[in-house]
Amino acid sequence: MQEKILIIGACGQIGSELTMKLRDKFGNKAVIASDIREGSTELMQSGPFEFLDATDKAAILMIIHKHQVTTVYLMAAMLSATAEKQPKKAWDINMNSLLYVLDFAKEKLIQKVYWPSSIAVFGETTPRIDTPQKTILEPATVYGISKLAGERWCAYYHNKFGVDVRTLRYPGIISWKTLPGGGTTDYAVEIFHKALQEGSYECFLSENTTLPMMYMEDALKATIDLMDGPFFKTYVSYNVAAVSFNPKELAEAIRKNVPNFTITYKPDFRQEIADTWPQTIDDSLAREEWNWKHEYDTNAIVKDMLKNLKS
Ligand code: AKB
Repeated sequence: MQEKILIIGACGQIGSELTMKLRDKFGNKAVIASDIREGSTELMQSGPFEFLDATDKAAILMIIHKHQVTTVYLMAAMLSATAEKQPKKAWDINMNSLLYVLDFAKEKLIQKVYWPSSIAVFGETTPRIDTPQKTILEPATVYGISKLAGERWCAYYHNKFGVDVRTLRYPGIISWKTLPGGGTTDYAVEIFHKALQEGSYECFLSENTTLPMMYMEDALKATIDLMDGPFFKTYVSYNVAAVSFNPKELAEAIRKNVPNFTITYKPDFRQEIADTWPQTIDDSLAREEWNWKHEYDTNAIVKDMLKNLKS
């Protein structure tokens, strides 16, 4: 059967670039983008698009039938900072949509599911340096709780019903095409826009807040490699890592390219969230099992971000 992919949340930061990558790989018609809002002209014009609320089970099912969908990438989510402001709504969006899609896979209406987890599954009792794959998971945020519960639901559907669902624990994702929204790691994208527009940035995290980050190209590669690979017998949501830096180090790397750039710090409620997350991640399992390898280090990320945002 020909693979037909539905991306739910296709106009978000990762969804928008994932859609275009998958359209390049499988052909424009094989990748149906869907979201509650419109995306870029490129996304809207290059292939099929459906308006879809990820919490509307009947609407998801209708689109699956209409396009004979085989694989769903469920990218719609409320991120860590916004979720703290609307906990119940975040739980609804992040959990219900996942359970609907897992049920469709259980009923064999679709064959394969991708669902993103996050470093937010870790909490302040987790070792923060080289955070292992298997460790204490006591998230302090609503977003983290939903990601941890989601991981366990995925494992349950996989173990009990043989559902092919794959997931990665993304770190903060840095990209230039679409802005992230509502995350704690968003500073690492905003800073580039402000550096070029205003030459200065007021950071909402303190200068020494080290967090794991990854460039979009690497995140897309990890996602597609995981989905292309075999269906692993032991179910895990894989740790994946690339670089780690704090706002001060990122500002210094930017300053090498934008010499007059200045940064000030005004930590807000997001500091508390960041303080519960790891600084560096041990992703050796992903590296061993499916040859995960990142390409972009901090300097390469900074150069590519600035080059693309300038043009
Ligand atoms: C966030 O900051 O909420 C996200 C994440 C790390 O999952 N970018």
